[in-house]
Amino acid sequence: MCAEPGIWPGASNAPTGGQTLHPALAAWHWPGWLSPPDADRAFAQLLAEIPWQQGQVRLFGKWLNEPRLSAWCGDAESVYTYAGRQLAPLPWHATLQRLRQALQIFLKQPFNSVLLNYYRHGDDSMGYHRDNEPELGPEPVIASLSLGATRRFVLRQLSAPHERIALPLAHGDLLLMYGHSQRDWQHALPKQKRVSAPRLNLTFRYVQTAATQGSPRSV
Ligand SMILES: O=C(O)CCC(=O)C(=O)O
Repeated sequence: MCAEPGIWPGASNAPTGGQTLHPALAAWHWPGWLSPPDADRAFAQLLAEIPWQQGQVRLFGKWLNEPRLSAWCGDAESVYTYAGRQLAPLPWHATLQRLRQALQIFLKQPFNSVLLNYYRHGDDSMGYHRDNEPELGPEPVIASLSLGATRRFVLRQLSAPHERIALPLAHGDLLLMYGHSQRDWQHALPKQKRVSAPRLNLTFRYVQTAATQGSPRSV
């Protein structure tokens, strides 16, 4: 049985091997959560087999290409509104299903969807934002798995936007954000001109639907 979606029991129940990042940030980092062979296999399969798309965002009245490729996979009902677009999920790829199951067991937390981002090189990036869409609930639990090139992930607290935490996320690393992390902090993946190798990031989420809202789910 998993905990209720959106409720992460916190430090007292965190699996071993992880580290916290900042006393005011509800997040844990497990470096090398996936073994190198498992991470290599997942990286190669997802890079080759996911139908990557270039998303677009409307900014100042113009449509601009996002500086990365992406895909949204999950259970059929996990429709997600992101950057003003409604994303219907692609079905689970077998590799994503295996990773989801491993994460659900490790974290004792259900996930019904995953946003995949493909940063082709150091010019690809993601700007500061919060994952605070209403369908993720008031305290989203987000499990972020990194594969491929190490990239710098940065966080800033809304109450102290000039202070930054920078965390290198490497091949196989797992980062968990929960509690008030999406209310109080923004995160980003800045450009890194010197990086030429690709990176994938998978953020497993639980999208609440009319059918699941408020009801605990076992996995
Ligand atoms: O690529 C990353 O590590 C960050 C991805 C991210 O911020 C997101 O999916 O919301």
